[in-house]
Amino acid sequence: MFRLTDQQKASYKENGYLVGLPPVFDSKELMAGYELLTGSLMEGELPSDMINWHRTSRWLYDLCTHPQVLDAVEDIIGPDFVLWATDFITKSPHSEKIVPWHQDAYYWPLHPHNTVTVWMAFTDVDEGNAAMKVIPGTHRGGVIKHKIADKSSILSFELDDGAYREDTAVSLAIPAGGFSLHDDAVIHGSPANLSDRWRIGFVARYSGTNVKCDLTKTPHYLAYLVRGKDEFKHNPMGVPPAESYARPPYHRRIRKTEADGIN
Ligand SMILES: O=C(O)CCC(=O)C(=O)O
Repeated sequence: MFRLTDQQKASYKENGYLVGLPPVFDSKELMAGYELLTGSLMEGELPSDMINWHRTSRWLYDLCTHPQVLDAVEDIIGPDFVLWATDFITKSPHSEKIVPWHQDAYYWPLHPHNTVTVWMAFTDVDEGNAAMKVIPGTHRGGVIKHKIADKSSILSFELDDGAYREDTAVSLAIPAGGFSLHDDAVIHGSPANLSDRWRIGFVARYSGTNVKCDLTKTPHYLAYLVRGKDEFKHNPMGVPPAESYARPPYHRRIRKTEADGIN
């Protein structure tokens, strides 16, 4: 059983993120699985369109439910929690796409805020190839109003300049096969990838079973109980997939709402 130390837990509470955890996956196996999944992309879809494929791919679902990952999540949000979203955040060499400064909780109709994101590195990521940056401690200031994001951005909302102090940002370097954790209210983002290297991240989102999704806003939300028990029964529950590398049946660009589940 893997456990975060008291110091790691205190650091997460103080800063809203945690890096430096022992790598858990074999990087060659990660990339082999990634190639198989991207091999089933439909014409016009990109790797970043592989949203919520944990619903159909057992291989991805098993990455998200690796005991070491779940142990780390449990030490942050408690013993009873669900997995409800996954996403590949990829940047090809010399990609100009940026992830603007934002807080995840602004996007999600989830209450109360009790969500942690696991950011898994499929490739080595560091400052040179656009590792994610966080502004430590900003989760303690609550969720701030966002504005519509610039066109070069991967996201639809971003924070106003002035809502944060970029000079205190920290770049989260993670070796391939490793992962970091971040709070749903910590301010984070990532720059363009100016390097010759791919930057492939896979994020998985976990919430305590006490968290309720507003289904009027996101009718396709589905939660998977991955640890403990669900005494609240707030949300629709999914059944873990059987096939290793199956993909959703719809083209994500055409049926975005079903594909994303939450947006
Ligand atoms: O990978 C990135 O650059 C950003 C990830 C992110 O915004 C998230 O996980 O919420």
